[in-house]
Amino acid sequence: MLPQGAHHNLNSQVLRVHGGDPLLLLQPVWGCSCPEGWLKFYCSCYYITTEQKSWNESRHDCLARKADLVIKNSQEEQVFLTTFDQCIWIGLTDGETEGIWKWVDGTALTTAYWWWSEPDSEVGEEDCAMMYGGVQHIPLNAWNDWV
Ligand SMILES: [Ca+2]
Ligand SMILES: [Ca+2]
Repeated sequence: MLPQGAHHNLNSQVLRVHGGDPLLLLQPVWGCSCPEGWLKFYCSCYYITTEQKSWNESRHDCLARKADLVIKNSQEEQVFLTTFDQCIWIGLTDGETEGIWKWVDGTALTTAYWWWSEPDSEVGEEDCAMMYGGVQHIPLNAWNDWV
């Protein structure tokens, strides 16, 4: 639950887990407080649920919560998000133009944390980006493109 009225000025993001529990991330603009039950990292809030969904389903779910899939704004945030043991959908896709990765807010990908052989479009075009779970020891090589 969001604080009453919070969604009116909420610039929020959501994480989803692939093949595990999803995470939601909110970036509240009303201050650095998070709703009850959410994890906090600097001024972002993260919420873990038990659902498993596709990238698109997850994004719709996030938007319905006045949030969105996570956009990695810093290396510190990337490292923090690898502390979970679940795979996570992130707000990154090359669905518009194959090979051109964009964040869900339309901005271009400038700093990437792909696994060494990724993105590889191994299964079809693999237009959705996820982050592996249990990669605390290699936080800067954690992403995979997936379907
Ligand atoms: Ca692709
Ligand atoms: Ca891949």
